[in-house]
Amino acid sequence: MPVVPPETQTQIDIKDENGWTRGITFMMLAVIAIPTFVIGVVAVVALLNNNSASSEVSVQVELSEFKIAMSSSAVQPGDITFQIKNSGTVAHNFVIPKLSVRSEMINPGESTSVVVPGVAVGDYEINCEVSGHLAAGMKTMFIVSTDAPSSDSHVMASGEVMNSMTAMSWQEMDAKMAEVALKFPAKTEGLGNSELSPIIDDDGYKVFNLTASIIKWEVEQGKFVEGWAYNGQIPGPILRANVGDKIRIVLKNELPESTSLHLHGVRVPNAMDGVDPYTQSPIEPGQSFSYEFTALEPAVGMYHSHHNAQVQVPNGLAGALLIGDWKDLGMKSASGRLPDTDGKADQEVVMVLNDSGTIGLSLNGKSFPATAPYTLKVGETMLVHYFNEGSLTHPMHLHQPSGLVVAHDGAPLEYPFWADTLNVAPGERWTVAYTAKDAGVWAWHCHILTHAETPTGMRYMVTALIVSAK
Ligand SMILES: [Cu+2]
Repeated sequence: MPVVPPETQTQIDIKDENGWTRGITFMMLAVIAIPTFVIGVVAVVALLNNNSASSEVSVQVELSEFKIAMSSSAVQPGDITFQIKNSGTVAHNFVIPKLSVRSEMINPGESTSVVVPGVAVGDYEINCEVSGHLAAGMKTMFIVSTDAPSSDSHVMASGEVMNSMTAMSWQEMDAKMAEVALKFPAKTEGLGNSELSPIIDDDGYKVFNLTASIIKWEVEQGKFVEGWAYNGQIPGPILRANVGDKIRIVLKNELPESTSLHLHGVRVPNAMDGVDPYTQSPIEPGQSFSYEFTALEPAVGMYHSHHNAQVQVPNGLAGALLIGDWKDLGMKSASGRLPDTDGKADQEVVMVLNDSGTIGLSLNGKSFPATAPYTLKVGETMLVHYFNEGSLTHPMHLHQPSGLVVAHDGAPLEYPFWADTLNVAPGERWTVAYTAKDAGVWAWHCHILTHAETPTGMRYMVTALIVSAK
């Protein structure tokens, strides 16, 4: 990705050996200390309540977008109590179709419990029935087996108290968190957002050739999912053009179903808007379609599927189309309000947010600790285009420095404003100028904490800005 050019990546690796790793780890530990303490207290309280209850099997279930996490995925047959909490931001329910078990709707932050008597040995799918949530990946498997560990020992032989949500002692939790933090930035196969150079055709058009296909995508180390990709990468390649350019995007469909390409936030003729079956026929498997238009205005545009899009887009079919010189446009909009810089943007990067489909909670198609860090020197400015291609709003928070928000959806702001936490809704693009003031490793993450942390360490929508001295 253009975010960290290969030379810079090497430099980071060298610095790692000289203490960045320790710095990053320290930062990570500081960030997680308070939430860990809170989780610990909640766990102990839950445990005390639990121990006074009967000896039936109890399983803690946590619902969020769009995941079902369980304290154990295998238990002994018998009576099972599911204690279900909705940690998400929208209502969910809890369904075991095979057993015709269905909870009431559970609002965000609320809990309920469901008792299922006499559950026999077998594999059971668990899902959420809210329309679209199952398709977005909100399901899990639950195994009932005589080989499963019995769950009646919350206090281990050593006297350590187990966390009832995670079946871990706090010492194990701390060790896990440190282990994950040390892996950052974890190496994975595949990188999205690479810049695609156009071919200039005989008729003067800038031609971008895109192929949509299903690939194996490594979201985090060792976790491969079915990614739906443009040119084998998630997000798709960055396309750049100037105002006045004639552009031809040729999309070849190698997916097992039809697709189409919508140019979101880009002024194009109606026939090029990619909304099948209205503005064109669907691009069937094996077929191609050319999207031709003249770039009339600057844009921070998305290109993404507009066909079965609730599946195709979060699974990976999305990328950035930047029209115009945004380093210039962004800094003009800032108009002297960044006193610690020379008035020029040193870097311009795209950060694509996602939360659903096969890719799930991620930054640029990767989940922490496999996300890429960003680097700046004190006094340098980075222009960040946030793109939300997911289904939820994400309040993006960079610990330092504050950002000057200079454009919304590709329109420079007349009155730029400061924000250290910025809501980015689905479909939105926000352009923010960050000038590095203080050296250090600064955490950068979504502030819906279930999108950034787990009992075994930071995950998902987390990265870091590494600021070095001049
Ligand atoms: Cu989020």
